[in-house]
Amino acid sequence: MKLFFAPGACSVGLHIILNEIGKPFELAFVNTKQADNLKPAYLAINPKGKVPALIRDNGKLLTEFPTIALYLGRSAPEAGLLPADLDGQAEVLEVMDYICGTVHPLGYTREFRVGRFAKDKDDEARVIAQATEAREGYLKVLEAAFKGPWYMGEQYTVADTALFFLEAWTVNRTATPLPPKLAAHYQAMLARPAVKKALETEATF
Ligand SMILES: N[C@@H](CCC(=O)N[C@@H](CS)C(=O)NCC(=O)O)C(=O)O
Repeated sequence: MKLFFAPGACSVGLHIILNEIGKPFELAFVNTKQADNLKPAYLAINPKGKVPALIRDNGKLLTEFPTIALYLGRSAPEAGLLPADLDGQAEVLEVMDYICGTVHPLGYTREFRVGRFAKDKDDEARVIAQATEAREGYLKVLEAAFKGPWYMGEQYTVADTALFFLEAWTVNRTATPLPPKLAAHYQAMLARPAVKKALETEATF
């Protein structure tokens, strides 16, 4: 399998999952800072122009974080990264969809790539304020739903890695404080060998 990633992007969550599973995989660096994700060579692989993207062992492409996370979790049941029951799996998907479909674009991308959302330079402060307010609300929702010690409770799942990229962005790239349970979760994630390895590897690109 080959994961297309950019250092520090949401793809880090899938990089962590691959490390947790522990089977060999390839990493392909997409330099989003130089907009390589929007150039023909990458668009030929993933027409959406985004990371993450996964080439599976059958050679086919898979995109969208929740989809890839579910695929990886199901492909390695021995790693125990998904609940065994349908209700649990649906709840893991539910929070990943919320994180990737709502919180990521409206609470983070809207600020990080403000130029795509603002009418002009003068409009940027208004857009950033909207993103900040939305982010604070989303973090409250996630904090209230958090069971502990992991998002789903006793079982560490692929949802924890989605939560991790949000927490890392919050701490490293915003002035918004993490609520207490998410702050403790972030520290617990940083202590996991699979997370340390992913961060160390990505720092070399
Ligand atoms: N819905 C996609 C969103 C992926 C996404 O927005 N990725 C960002 C990095 S975190 C990206 O590729 N940004 C580059 C760009 O938009 O130019 C998913 O969940 O995988």
